[in-house]
Amino acid sequence: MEDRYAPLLKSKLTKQSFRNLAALKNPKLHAFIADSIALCNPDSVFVCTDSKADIAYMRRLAVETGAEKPLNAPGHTFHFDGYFDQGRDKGSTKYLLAPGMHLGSSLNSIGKKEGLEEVRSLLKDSMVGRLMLVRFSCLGPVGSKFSIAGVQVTDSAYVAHSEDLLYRSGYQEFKRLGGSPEFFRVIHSSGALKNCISADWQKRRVYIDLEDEMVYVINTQYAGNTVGFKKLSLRLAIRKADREGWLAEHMLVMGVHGPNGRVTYITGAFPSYCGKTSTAMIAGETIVGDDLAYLRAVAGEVRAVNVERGIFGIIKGVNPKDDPEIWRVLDSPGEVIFSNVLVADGVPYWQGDGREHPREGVNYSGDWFAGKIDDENREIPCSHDNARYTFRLSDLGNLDPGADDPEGVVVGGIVYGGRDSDTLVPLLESFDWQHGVITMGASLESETTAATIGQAGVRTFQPMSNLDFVSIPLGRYVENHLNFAGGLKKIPRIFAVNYFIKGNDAKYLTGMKDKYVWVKWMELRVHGDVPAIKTPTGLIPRYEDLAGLFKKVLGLDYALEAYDEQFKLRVPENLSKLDRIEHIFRTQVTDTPAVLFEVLAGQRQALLDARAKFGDYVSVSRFA
Ligand code: SPV
Ligand code: MN
Repeated sequence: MEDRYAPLLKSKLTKQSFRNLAALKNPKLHAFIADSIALCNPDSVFVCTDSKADIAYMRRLAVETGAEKPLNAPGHTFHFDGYFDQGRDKGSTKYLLAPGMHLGSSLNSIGKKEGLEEVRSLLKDSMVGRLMLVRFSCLGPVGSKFSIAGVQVTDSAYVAHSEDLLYRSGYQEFKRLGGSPEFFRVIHSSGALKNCISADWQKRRVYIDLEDEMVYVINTQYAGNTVGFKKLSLRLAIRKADREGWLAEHMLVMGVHGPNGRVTYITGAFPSYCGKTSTAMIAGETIVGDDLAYLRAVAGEVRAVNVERGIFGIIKGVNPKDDPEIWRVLDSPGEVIFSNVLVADGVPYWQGDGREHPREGVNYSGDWFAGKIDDENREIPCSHDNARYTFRLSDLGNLDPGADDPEGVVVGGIVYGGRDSDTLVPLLESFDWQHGVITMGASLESETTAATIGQAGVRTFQPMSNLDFVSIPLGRYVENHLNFAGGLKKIPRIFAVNYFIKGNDAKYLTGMKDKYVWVKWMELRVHGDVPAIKTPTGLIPRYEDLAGLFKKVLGLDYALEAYDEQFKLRVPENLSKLDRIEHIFRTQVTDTPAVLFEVLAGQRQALLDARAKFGDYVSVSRFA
């Protein structure tokens, strides 16, 4: 260890922690820890290795410090975030813009010097009287060329514990790194606390230094803002991927089980709260990951790994009928953190759990009773819409055997899905890679949800479900996707799904489990096993193929009228969508690749031709 860091580190670290840190012969790491200590001024510092004892200590500490409280079931705990700290705060999340750095106008940013001064002054002395925890994680499988090492310092044992559930341990990974500077750094302080909750949420800051691959977070506890390896590192990874020629995506990865034991992997990009976890958890299929994937072209194929090893999932609506496997984990002894649920007599409850609820208990609003209202006269539900559970994927019975494969799994298909009540059919395949990237990925729209702070139900532009996290100019990001297929021998098929299409009566047109069928159809298409019908916006399934799958997979009769209504082409809505998307790419994105406009123009012409021939709303039978 360098002389200039040793005295400070020795004065704050226990002997064992000092030895553990010194064993990682990495000057950049030592400098980071020393700087974090000098800035936040904790009383002491604990360095967590991959050892069982260290990890168990983090878990105990979460309860001892009050960041989590035990529930009746062994191993279960709950955590509350502040009333105004219940989602990712897009407004306070900013990129630090170094001189000469161009991100495009759509990204929230602040000058690096000004931003650093601000966030560092908020972090100054923020850990006085506290223990600083140092945790190492590996983003991706250990020992894999896909993976990235990360280190986080935090004063929240809830954050440190969550990281253990969500990421593979990374201390050994740092040993392997030696002196390499290639790792992500995150510094987080909960800030001033009142009843274990960040009190100064109005001074919440999440600042991302792309140049130095470092994240600064203060005055928040919600895991989406504080667990640095989730969406904050995704932003760093997108930039790294751009430099190195791979893709970092907001995607699930799953194995779909086809005929004769065939397993076909698909990845799926859905904005938060639009069915990503429930797709990854479809019964009968196997899960690799539910939120973040790194994709690389290897020997002519696309391969993907799950960045994580756990789920931080939305708990609203999880019940034994719809989510039997998640329910089983939540209902069995084991290591689970429940956040922002209702707790009464040591039992957690949440909206849509299918149980009778107590009339009172505690939740993220404090003491809660049925009918409690907030300052704006709105009823406070028993659990927040964005309340979540955190556990390891290995607790599930449906974990795919390839989940930890350092080589990743071979990707046969890529799915884009959004919350769209009036435009897109439930299931669509693109004509080719370029058409899929442009009309399905880059043109994705979705209505806002409770996963971010702000109004829900507003239609927004969500390219690749990744807009919140794109850290390079958007046109370039789209272009990287277009180029990714160059040189591939096996190009994944691209699909779009929409679980939220509604009829004229404003009721959903598809059932909760119809996705079980959609994935099977995609699996067959990847292998060319069934034909499809060409329409102006893409290829759609034939009725008879879906009807057969409905029978086989769900034991249901699929009515022709249901198919006709679901797959009817809605020309006016599709044209309006094209108008919106084109307008955004023309006016807000300065580096849109020209081919995007060509492909959208082709789609527009096909829609206009269909309208001239068949009218505004076109039955599938016209195309069959
Ligand atoms: C999401 O909102 O997409 C999540 C949870 O997966 S968060 O960590 O908040 O990003
Ligand atoms: Mn997500």
